[in-house]
Amino acid sequence: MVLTALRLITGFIDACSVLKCRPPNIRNYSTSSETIKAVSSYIRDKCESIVVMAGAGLSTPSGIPDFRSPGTGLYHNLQKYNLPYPEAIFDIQYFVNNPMPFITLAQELYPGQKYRPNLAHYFVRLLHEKGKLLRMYTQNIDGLERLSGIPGDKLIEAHGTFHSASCIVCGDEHDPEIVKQTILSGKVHLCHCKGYVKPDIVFFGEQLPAKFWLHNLDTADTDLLIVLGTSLEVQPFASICDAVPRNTPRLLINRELVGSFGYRDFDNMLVGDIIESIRNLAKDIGWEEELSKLYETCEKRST
Ligand code: CNA
Repeated sequence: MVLTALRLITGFIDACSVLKCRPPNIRNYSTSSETIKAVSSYIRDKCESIVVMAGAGLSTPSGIPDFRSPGTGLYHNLQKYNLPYPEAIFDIQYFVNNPMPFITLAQELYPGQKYRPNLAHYFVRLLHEKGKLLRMYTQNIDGLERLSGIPGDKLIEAHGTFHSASCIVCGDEHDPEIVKQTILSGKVHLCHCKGYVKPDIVFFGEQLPAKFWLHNLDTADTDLLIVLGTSLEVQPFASICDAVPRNTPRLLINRELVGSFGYRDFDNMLVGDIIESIRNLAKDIGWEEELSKLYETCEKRST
């Protein structure tokens, strides 16, 4: 009891000293050319181990709605599934009783069907090709990072993937291609134990893949954190952002300010549309032509 009280008091004192330490221009962000120039020369000349965090905003330019944007967000458009509440579509208890809403959504989202990676995905691939990408952590389940050619060992799909599939009862792995064909034909794949098989998308009530915890090592080793298109509202994913040491620069590329961005001395923000920001950044780094070429070559080949 005494120990708990002491912990509460010291926690409160810590929080106060952090607040006092904040620079007066807290939450200062800009799209100024100085910001882009400073970050771009750092990326070009110094960075060797960049960690990228991504969310639904990375894929909206590919045509996949995010969850929360009013009017266009996925949660706003789920009425057709007759769900008791929007998050039920990713709720494992709900899935056991009624798998069809997820099956219908999965038909839409299955990688390689309808949606293609955009310029921002190829920017991350370029970071990899330049030997500067330590790891990409994504919340997205659309598989567009893989489709853009970011290799599996550089990629942590923290909220799961359509790339593998398993039984929700016995855990047995199933051939993802067969599961895909069953789902595309509008059915649920059944395991030999009679349990439902689903792609390894992480539902509410399920564990994140063990690889996610690699971020404890990666955040200590990184020289720059780039955050792309996320509200940083979903935990534990969002915590990666704060696990990076305070003297490691962080760059947010998003429509609005999110998470703890703006509270650190080495925070940078490019506020606005992700594609426009990436284009400007690539231009200042001197990679504009190379990025366009990579994007055009890969997308022409695969369309
Ligand atoms: P979110 O909470 O919907 O936030 C998205 C963020 O991106 C918001 O801050 C938007 O303002 C911003 N944004 C959207 N479009 C753009 C753009 N064009 N340029 C710049 N910024 C933009 O989504 P999060 O990823 O933060 O939330 C995590 C959820 C969403 C995870 O569980 C995901 O699995 C889930 N999700 C994934 C997908 C996908 O796989 N593509 C789609 C929808 C939701």
